[in-house]
Amino acid sequence: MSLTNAEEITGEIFIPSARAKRRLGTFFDEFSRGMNPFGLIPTFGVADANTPVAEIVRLFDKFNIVKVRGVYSAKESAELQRLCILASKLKPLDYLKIFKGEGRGFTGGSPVLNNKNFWPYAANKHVREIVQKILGKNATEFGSSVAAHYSARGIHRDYRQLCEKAGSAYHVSNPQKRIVRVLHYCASENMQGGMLGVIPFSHDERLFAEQSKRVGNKRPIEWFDTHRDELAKLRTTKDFSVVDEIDRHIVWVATDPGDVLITNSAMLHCGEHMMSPRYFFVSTYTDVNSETLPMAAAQVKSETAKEYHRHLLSLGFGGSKALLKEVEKK
Ligand SMILES: O=C(O)CCC(=O)C(=O)O
Ligand SMILES: [Fe+2]
Repeated sequence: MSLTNAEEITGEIFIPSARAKRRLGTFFDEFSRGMNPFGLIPTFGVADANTPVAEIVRLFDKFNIVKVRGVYSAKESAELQRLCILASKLKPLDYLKIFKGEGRGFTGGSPVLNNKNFWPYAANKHVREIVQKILGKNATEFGSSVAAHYSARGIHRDYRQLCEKAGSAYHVSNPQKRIVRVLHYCASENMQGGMLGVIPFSHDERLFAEQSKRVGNKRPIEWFDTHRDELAKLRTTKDFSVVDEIDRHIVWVATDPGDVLITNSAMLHCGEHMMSPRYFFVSTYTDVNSETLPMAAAQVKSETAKEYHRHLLSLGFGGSKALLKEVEKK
């Protein structure tokens, strides 16, 4: 059976959730939250660290999100978690305090610019081979962050100043360029890694329209971008029907410790509900051009930051050359 029009096959599939006030197809809310039309088709790539780079890049070109399994050993993932604990000053069980409202989760920093221990993760052999093949010779890493007991729960894009800027080569209406975000969810052995939620194909409006037609989604791309505002309203309205409607379209990509997600910053995405200890490191890659050079150069101030870019350059990130030259000019 070809999935050219899921609506024709499944009949009335868009029944909004109103938390058990009505049936959602066969089920009430106790067993369902409605149907995810994007669950009817492949929406993300899955590969192993030893999958040929060309194949991983083919998957990335197709979906703009690929899970690469086993990039690190479980031990190396635990070590990355330890670095995130040090950077955030939040231990796993500090989650309990945060849950009770006695503290806050952490997100931020530019860990690679002040701590060399993060370099083997941002410039991991598999990661750099994949990223350099996606972005070309003039790529570099230009934005890293650590998160602890934090989740970017509302659906959003990253680097909106590029992918939502009219006239930019990164604009979602007709993207010519991409910013690659690598998510390194980390944990100790035999613990869950982390999940990223995505609205598939939303990095490119034309592709989104095409794939939406295929699965019978009639919601426009802008509607998914209202998730953050709708979440903010819940506290007073206590009416989950709109949020549930958006949530049911999210595709969840789960990782084990040692897996990484290669993603496109322009794709609408979100984190899980904050329900247990959670750590990740994220590194961001672009090709260095007139749009990205000023953004990247502004961050390179310290000697460690310059050393980082000399290190990246030695590993084939050619974009660090123009970046270092720009920084020297100042
Ligand atoms: O909380 C999450 O897992 C999502 C992270 C995210 O949005 C990001 O790092 O860009
Ligand atoms: Fe994000």
